[in-house]
Amino acid sequence: MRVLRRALGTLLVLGGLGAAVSCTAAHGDDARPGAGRRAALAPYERLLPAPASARAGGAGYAFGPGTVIRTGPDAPREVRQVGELLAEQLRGPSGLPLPVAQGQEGDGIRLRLDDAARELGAEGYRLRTTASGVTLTARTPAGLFHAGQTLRQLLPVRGAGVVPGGEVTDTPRFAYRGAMVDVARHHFPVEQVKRYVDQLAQYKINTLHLHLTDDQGWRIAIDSWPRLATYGGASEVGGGPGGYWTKAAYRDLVAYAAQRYVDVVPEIDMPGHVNAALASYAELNCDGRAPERYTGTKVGFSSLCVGKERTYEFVDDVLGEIAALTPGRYLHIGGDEAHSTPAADYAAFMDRAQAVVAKHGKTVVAWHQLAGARPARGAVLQYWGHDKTPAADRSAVAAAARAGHPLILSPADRAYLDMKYDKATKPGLSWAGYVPVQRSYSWNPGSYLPDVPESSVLGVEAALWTENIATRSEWELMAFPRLLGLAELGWSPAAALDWPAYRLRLAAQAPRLEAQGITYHRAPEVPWE
Ligand code: TNX
Repeated sequence: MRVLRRALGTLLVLGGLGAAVSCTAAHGDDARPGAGRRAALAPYERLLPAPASARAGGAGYAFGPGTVIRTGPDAPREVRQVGELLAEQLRGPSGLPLPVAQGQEGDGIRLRLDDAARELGAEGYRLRTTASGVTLTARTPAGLFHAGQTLRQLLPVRGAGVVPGGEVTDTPRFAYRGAMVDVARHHFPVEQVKRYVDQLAQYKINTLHLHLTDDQGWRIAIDSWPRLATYGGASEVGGGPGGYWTKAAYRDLVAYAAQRYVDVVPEIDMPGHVNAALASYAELNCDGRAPERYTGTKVGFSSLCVGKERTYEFVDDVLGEIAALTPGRYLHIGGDEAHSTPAADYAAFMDRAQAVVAKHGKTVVAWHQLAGARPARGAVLQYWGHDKTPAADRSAVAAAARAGHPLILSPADRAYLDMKYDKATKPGLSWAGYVPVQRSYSWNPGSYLPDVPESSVLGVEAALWTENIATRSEWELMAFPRLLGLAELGWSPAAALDWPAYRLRLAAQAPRLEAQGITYHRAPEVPWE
């Protein structure tokens, strides 16, 4: 029996077979240069996000040319789809045929739905490897999908090889594990977002929040207000041509994400951040005059005309069409930085906008400024404050949490992927300070906000704003590797959150990121493989 223990950041590997990965690691910083370089992590210790429990032991399975993926005799269509997608994901790097079979028992990779495995919940799974194969068990297809992503990490980066014997039993800490991307400040093609969905799903992130509209561009076609996209979409920061997604393109993205168990949360930001809409329709302006389109990076200068009834027809039409396009339960209505909307108007506007969301059968998500107005029953608040956010603002959010509003945590000085790592980072901003990889990882979402219990935290979201990010490589450089740490904060048990151990797990991901052609920041605090 080989017991792996972490104490004061030191890896102590005792001889024997099998490794129990302990989640009782001592916390603390390991400042010694090169610390941890000595011990290469075994496959079950390398998993990222760290699973709730993992144990190596027994004979392994030889994954090779004869491997079949088996979905079981009466597998529902969704399970077969999970099997097909897993086969596709494994074929690329391994070059193996990996046929997907139903029906017969046999060696290979077996996907099993087991409704009786209550302990696995809505997204959990068990993965068991023996000489005859790897069995993935879950109560839901989503759980099987996550199990498949774990299996990918147990396999060699390229080619065939042995999956070591062992077992993982894993469930997420938080139900909501999100990533936001701002496709408004710069337009990005759906293909780039799909690539991101694959990257997110691989680390068990289950929500894609799309910031679809802002001062600089309106990126989604709305049939009842067509100029929003055709005129309001034809601009972006820096004066580029911009662009927008058709409804078909958006639906295609939503379906692609759904196949990877990622829900889309669309955001229409209101009542501020609306210059693109005001520029497209003069009637939305209080004075009836449309402003110029905007290609700068200021915030807080635009507002919908709160006193005009036409504004609410607009809100109803837009949210109605977005709700109809989106199968998920949430609609995000922004509500941040409405500096040009007086407080009373803001509250009145948000009352009506929230009612429209409810009318279309969705649950409101809004930035945490809604806490200063009147969040509707069930509304979810997304916190984006930082260490210097005034205590009064935090208390308003804490009070809303106590009143029953779930919170999504995106602290700007930890979870904002557009913050530069350090002064040498070229893309991005630094208004919330530099956010190195260690800082982004080193916080506990369950105890982050004073007077907010873990039970009020729906989850964690990594946000990528794009004022200063225009290309795929800039996007990836800023997201990777911080996204992986935020994925772990959302998924792994609190006891597994440990920087000295995490930096080794992260270092071990480098060959995978490279094999996928992902641009990433080789942070100096990580002993990259
Ligand atoms: C704040 S976070 C904003 C965005 C900016 C971002 C840049 C939030 C709700 N509003 O409008 O893009 O900072 O980091």
